[in-house]
Amino acid sequence: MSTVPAGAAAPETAAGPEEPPSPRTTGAPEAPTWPEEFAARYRAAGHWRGETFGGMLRDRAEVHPDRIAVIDPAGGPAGGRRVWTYAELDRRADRMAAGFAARGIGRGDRVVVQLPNVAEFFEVVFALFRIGALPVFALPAHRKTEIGYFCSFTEAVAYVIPAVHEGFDYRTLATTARAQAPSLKHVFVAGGDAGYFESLAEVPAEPVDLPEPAPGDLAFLQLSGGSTGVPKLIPRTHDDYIYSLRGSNEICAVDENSVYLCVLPAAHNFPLSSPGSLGTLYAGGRVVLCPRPVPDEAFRLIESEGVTITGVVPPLALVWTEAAPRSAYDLGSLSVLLVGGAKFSEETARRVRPALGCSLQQVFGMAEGLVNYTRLDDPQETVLTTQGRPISPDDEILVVDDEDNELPVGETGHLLTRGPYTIRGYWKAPEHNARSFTEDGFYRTGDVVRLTATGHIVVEGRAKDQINRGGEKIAAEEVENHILAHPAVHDANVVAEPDPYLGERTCAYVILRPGAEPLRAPAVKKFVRERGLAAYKVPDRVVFVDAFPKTGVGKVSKKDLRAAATSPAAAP
Ligand code: AMP
Ligand code: DBH
Repeated sequence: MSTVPAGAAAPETAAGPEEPPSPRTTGAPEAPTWPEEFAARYRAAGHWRGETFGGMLRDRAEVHPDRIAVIDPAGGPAGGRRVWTYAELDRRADRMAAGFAARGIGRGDRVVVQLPNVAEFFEVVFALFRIGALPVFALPAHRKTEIGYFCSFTEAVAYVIPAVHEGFDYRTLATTARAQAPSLKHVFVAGGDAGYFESLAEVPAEPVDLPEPAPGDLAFLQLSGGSTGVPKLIPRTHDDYIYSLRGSNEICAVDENSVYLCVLPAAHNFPLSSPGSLGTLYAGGRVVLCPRPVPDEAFRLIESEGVTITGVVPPLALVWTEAAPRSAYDLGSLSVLLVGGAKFSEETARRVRPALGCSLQQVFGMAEGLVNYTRLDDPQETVLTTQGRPISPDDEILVVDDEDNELPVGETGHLLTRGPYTIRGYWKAPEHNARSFTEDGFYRTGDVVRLTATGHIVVEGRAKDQINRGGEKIAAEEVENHILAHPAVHDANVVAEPDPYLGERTCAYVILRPGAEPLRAPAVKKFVRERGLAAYKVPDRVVFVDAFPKTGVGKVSKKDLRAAATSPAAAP
């Protein structure tokens, strides 16, 4: 497959003679990308307009310098409120970019960014966008296993962390990441004592002229929830991602008067782009960072900042609808609540408007690309019972059987998709790509869906070996591998079981080695936690068995294990 042509901005101006050329323009096979005929079509349709994130911020700062871009109610020094206008964010991004460049961070370099919902997140990522370095969007919940992997696999040159957040000291993570990834030259600490590392506050320098990336270049690496032993990295370009923002803004009526409350972790694809903080900044609106997703904090900010739109996962939507009628805060400014990341029950969906007084939009998206929304003018039944339809008329949707044969509309099958903002392959994963994409470039989402006559998608289930724990995705194989590392464990299988609050939680079935010392469930959980895995991946329940149910050909039947986990006989 060919690479995405650089578009309008000529690469000669973007790379000095001594600088290595961008990997993309050399055609290095870091990831397959759109064939030229598709790229040309997406440009001709006006989807890819040759914009970059750096350019977008520059433009907004010129057009409305004094409008507020970002409000961080508590992340400033000593927990103070920070308000940055577009001019301020633009200036800060320039200064941070200059500081990064002075440290040798340049085009194509990977930088693992693990920040909570603080204003520095935007300062850092726009600085990286400007120099063409690629943020790798880690989540605050990630621990040494994930971080060590991101740093070493991407050969990251830098890692950006808070000092301490929610009682966890990220500097300890940086110490282990350093040991694991020899490429890691810099650790930047935002807020608090930098310890052995460099304070992010000391990085900014006088702005310098920096070569800007081209619109077809990679902008960042997003994370996939994954279904394999290690998470996959998702290469997104400026052009493709910005198209998804523009499309999302139109569908969710986000404009310069919108105030978006970023409740979920800022780096996650949903709050970043659906329409999220980047969509809001694209529209010239205002992003308010919510430090914690608890109703009291979110509701207080909705009232005080006049929030108009926000996005949450189903378990949070449930908590909010229960808390709102008892809350003293005035939520009158809120006009849209987006709910997605996992299937939203019709029952709770019905309660959104009565409880919160706003419109519901269901959103079914994925960091790989495709995002579906119910529309603001869809009939109520559609909003309550479907997960929406794609952003783009050029999003191609196929529902197929196990042999990739297309099914008639209304039948349930595997969702395949391809389009102007859906990747053609993961970053440096050729073997996995061969399985996750069809020969003609459709992404195998692993979701089992059906289409309604109106083209809306109903998510019916999942074929990928993943647990969706209230929107947090867990690859079964990844957790299984960690349990298998225990010396007393002979074999392990991790499956989803229903949970009234989260939708699903994880259940690990474990066979002990004959003659091994007896092991109890808490010891297995502790073992997994101590291997440095994000807490949400630690199994909720561990069940010891003598054997696993098998399929006709003798493979372990996860289907039967799931059924066993669901049966009333399955004691916690
Ligand atoms: P990821 O690949 O980690 O970005 O996660 C995307 C996956 O989350 C999708 O492929 C679905 O499995 C799941 N997902 C996202 N939104 C929804 C939704 N509204 N309903 C059901 N599943 C969803
Ligand atoms: O779950 C997701 O990954 C997700 C959900 C809603 C997403 O990436 C998105 C919207 O953009």
